[in-house]
Amino acid sequence: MSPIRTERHGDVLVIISDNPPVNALGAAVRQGLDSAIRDGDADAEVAAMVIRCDGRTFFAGADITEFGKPMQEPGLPTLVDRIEASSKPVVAAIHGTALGGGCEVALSCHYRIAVPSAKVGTPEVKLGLLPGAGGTQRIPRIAGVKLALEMTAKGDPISAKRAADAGLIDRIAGEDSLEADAIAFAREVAAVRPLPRASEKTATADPDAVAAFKKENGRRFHGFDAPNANIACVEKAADGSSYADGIAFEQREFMRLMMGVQSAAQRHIFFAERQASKIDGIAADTALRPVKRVGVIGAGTMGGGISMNFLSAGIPVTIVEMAQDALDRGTGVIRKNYEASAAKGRLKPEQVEAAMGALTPTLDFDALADCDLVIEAVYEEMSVKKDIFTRLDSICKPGAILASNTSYLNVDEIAAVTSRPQDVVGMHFFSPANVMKLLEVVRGAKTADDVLATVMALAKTIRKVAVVAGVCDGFIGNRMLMPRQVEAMKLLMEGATPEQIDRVHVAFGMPMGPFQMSDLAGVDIGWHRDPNRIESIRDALAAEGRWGQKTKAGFYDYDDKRTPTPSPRVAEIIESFRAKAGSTVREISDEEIVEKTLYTMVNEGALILEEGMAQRASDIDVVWIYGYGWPVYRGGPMFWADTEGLAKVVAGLEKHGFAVATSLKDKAAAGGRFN
Ligand code: T1G
Repeated sequence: MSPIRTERHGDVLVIISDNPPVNALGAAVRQGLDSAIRDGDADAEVAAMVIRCDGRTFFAGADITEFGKPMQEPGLPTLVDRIEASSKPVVAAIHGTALGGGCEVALSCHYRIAVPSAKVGTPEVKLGLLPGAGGTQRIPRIAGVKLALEMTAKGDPISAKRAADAGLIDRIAGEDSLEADAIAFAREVAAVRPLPRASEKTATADPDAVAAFKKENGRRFHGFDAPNANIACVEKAADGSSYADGIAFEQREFMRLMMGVQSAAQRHIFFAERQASKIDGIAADTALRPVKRVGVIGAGTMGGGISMNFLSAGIPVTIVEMAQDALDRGTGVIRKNYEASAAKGRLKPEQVEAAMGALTPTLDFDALADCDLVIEAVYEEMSVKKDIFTRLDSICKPGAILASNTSYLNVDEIAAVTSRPQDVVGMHFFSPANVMKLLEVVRGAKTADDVLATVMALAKTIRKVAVVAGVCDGFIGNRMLMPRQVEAMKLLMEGATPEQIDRVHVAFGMPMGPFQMSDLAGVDIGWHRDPNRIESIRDALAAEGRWGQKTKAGFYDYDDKRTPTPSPRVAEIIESFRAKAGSTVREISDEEIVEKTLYTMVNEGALILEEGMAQRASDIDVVWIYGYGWPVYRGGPMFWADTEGLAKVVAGLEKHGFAVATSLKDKAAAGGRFN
C-alpha cells in the first residue's frame, strides 16, 4: 500500500503522504509522489496541485535508513526536477519541520504555504552531508547567499516567518486550516504564468558574506568536511554557473561526503542517540510514574544546574540546603544564569520569573515529602550519601524515585540503606548540569523497570541525551576516562610533556586534552588534601596550590584571560619525579600517545560491554560525544575503533603490553566491528 494517496478538490489535486513517523522520503514515497505528479500533470481537469503530509510533519528529509543501500528510482534529485518541470503549479503545504529533502521537495514546488509554527531547514550538514537534491542551488537563487550559507552550512531550521520574509515561503496559512488555505492558494495561482521555478532564477554572488561567514564559523567547523562543501556549493550557485553545472557540482560534493567516514560517523550518532533511549528488555509502553515535583538536595554548582533542567521544562523544584547562606547563594546563581540567558535574548523576562517562581528553596528536609523524584547532589562521600538516603527513606512518599547524582560511587550500596532499593537509581549529570546534554542513568541491581523507564522518559523532557549505565566504578564515561588519564601521566614520566599530549588530543578533534581538562575541572578534585603527602605529580601540583584554571596555575600557567602557557615549574616537578623514579626519558611519538591514551579507552569500552555495564557499543559512543566532546565526525570511541580497524587497535595495545579485552581480540580476529 503506497504511503501516497490523492484527493480531488474540484480542479485541484491534493497529493498526500502518510509515512509515519516523519514522512521520510523513502523509495515508496518518492515513487508515489512521482506518479501522482505525472498523473496530475497529464489530467486536463487538474488546474493545480497541492502536496501535503499527514501526521506530525511535512517530509523531514530523505530516509536516512536507506543510505548505503542501492538507491531505488526515482532518486530525490530526479523527483524534485520532475515536480518543478510540471506544466501546472504545485503548491507545498508545510507543517511541522520541512527538513533536508523535505525542504528541497518544497523548494522544487512553484509555491509554498506554511502554518505559523512550521520550520524549514537543511540540516544535512549535521549528518556530514549537504542538501543533495538541489537545495544548495535553489536556496541561494530564492533567498540569497547569506541565508543559504546559514541554512546549509550550519543546518539550523528557520521559522516560517523568517522563511516567508526571505521569500522561501509565499504564504502563511492558518494554524488549523492548512489544507483549505493551500487549496485556495492553488486555485488563486492556477492560471499564473510563467510558473516560478527556482532553478530559473539567478543568485547574486556575495563574497563578503562568504568571507564573514567563514570567519565567524571557522572554529565551529574545525575538523569537519561538510560545512566547507556546503559553502562551496552555495558559492557555485552564485558564481554565474548554469543551474545544471551547479547541480553537477552539488552531486559530486554530495557523493564525496556520502562515501566519507565523517558522514558515516555522524549518521551513526544520529541513530545511536535515538537508540540509547531504548531500554533492552523493558516494554516501550511501560507505565511511568508521575513526576509533578522534583526535589534536589544541595544547592551547589551541580544542584543548581540540575534544578534548572527541571525548572526550564516547567517542572517545579524544591531545593534543599543545610545552611541559609548556601541556599541563598545557590538560588542566586540559578537566577543569574537565567538572567544571563535573557540578556542574550534566549529567554523572555517572564520566563525567568516563571522558572524562579517554580523554585522552592528551603532548609526543611521534610519538604521533600511531596516530591515524586528526589535527586541528591551533595559531597561525593559514601557516608554522606548513606545518611541522606536513610533520611529520604523515612521522609519520602511511597513510589517516590530516589536518585543520586554520584559520578562513580556504588548505587547498589546507597540503595541498600533504604527499604525501597527498587526506587533508587543513579542520575549522573555532567557539569555544568544545565548545559551538558549527557545524563548517565545508573541502573541498580534492584532498580524497578518502571523507575528506569520513568527517568529515561524524563530525560527527554528535560532535553538530555540519556544512556543506561550499570553499577561499576565510573559507570561508562569516567570509567573510560581513567585509563586515559593514567596512561597520560605515565607518558609524562617517560618523556612526553602535557602540551604534547594535549596537542595530540586536540588535533584528534577533542575540545581539550587530558591536562587542559584536568586544569578546567580542578587538579584538586579527589586530592587527599594533605600537602605533605606527595606521591604523584598531581599531588605535587595540588600541594603548591596549582589547582588549575581557578588558581591560574595547574599543569599550565594561565593569564587573566585563562590562556594556558607551558609552565617551567611543572616541567621541574615532572623532571624531579622522573629522576626519583630513575625513568629513562625518550622521544614519544604522537602515534604512541594515541595508542596509549585512546586505544586503552576502546579496550575499557570493550570490557564495559563484556560486563553488561552498557547496553550497546553505540551507547558508549553517545556518552563520549555528549559528555566529553568527542568529535562527532569520528562517531565515538567504539565507532572510531571500527574505522581504525580492530586488528590495528589490538596490535597497538599488544605492542605496549596491554591486556586486550577478550571481546575486542575476538572481534578483531573475526574481522568484526563494535557497531
Ligand atoms: N530518515 C529516517 N528516519 C528518521 C528520519 C529520517 N530522515 N528522521 C527521523 N527519523 C526517525 C528517528 O530515527 C526516530 O526513529 C523517529 O523517526 C522519530 O525521530 C537528499 C540527503 C524530524 C526533527 O536530518 O531531525 O534529506 O527511534 O526521535 O525528536 O538532501 O527526527 O522512533 O525508531 O528524532 O520529534 C535530512 C532528521 C536527511 C532530519 C523529529 N533530514 N530528523 O524529531 O523525533 S538527509 C534530517 C530529525 C537528506 C537530502 C538529504 C528529527 C525530527 P525511532 P525523532 P523528534
